[in-house]
Amino acid sequence: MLSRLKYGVLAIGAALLVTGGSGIASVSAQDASPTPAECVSPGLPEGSPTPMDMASPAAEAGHEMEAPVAPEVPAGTPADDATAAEIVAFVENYVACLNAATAAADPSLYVGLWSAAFVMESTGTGNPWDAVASEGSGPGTVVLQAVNNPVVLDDGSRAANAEVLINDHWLANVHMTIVDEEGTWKYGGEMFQTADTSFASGVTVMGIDIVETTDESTGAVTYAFQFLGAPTAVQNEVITLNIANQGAELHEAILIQLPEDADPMGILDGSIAEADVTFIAVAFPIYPGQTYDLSLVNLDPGVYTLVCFIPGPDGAPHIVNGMVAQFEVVAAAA
Ligand SMILES: [Cu+2]
Repeated sequence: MLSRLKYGVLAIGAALLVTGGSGIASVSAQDASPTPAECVSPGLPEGSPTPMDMASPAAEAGHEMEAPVAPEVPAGTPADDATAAEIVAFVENYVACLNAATAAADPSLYVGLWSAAFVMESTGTGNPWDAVASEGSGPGTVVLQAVNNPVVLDDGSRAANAEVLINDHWLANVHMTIVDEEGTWKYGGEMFQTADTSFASGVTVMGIDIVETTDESTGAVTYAFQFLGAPTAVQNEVITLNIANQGAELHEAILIQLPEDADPMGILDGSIAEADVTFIAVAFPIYPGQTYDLSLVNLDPGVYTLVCFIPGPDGAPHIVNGMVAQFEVVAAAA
């Protein structure tokens, strides 16, 4: 689904989005269950990932040298009740397959629901087994909290916003497109929008700028996550990272926790084992000029690390050229 955290080199491919508005259909969090048994997936035919030397460079989004532009969110018209029910059922099944995939460490359960176009967009090769490989063991536990704004788009495809809680920390609002592929509804695309945090009585917003600096003499570009205030947040019901991409390149913000006092650069040199890195959430893609709200719940006191692995023009992941930062969540005063 939502993303592939693959780290070491690239990191993620993900997308989801936002809306709100005429939420005809809605399912409550209480009704939703991460029970894997409900997943109905066609699965995938036998296959294997594309060998590395044949993989398309297009699969690496950061390699786009022209300034990437955020896609428009299609508006559509509100779905009638019967169509809305079908949209909700699709989303519920998709989430069930995400959970089933995580439980079985088998992303083919939900990649099997992807349209051919979404497989191509996600992999650059069109080989669904490349998507399976990059998804790792699945997205983790996904709790569906609501399906909002079910619409029919001009071309007959459908869309809705799924409000989900991923791994107990990451509140995401995923705008999902559902397309008819030879008579079967398939997952056609996703864009992340701002999650609904209106349920919370306490929200802390941390402003973060992504900046790029070019050395006039060498042309080398360095990157930074710059906190607008102190890089400290008092524990709260919701902590939202309001991340503004002030640069010209595509970026991401992967939120992880590392072993205490570890130097984040140990991610690159192997001195921090992958098993010792806890993935929390990710903001991706963050387009130039875009501001992205990454909303988090249940953050315990501690140090959190933001990194970007998208490669720059020199081919090196941005973390190599400075794109790493840490902030601390501290306990509220008693
Ligand atoms: Cu970056």
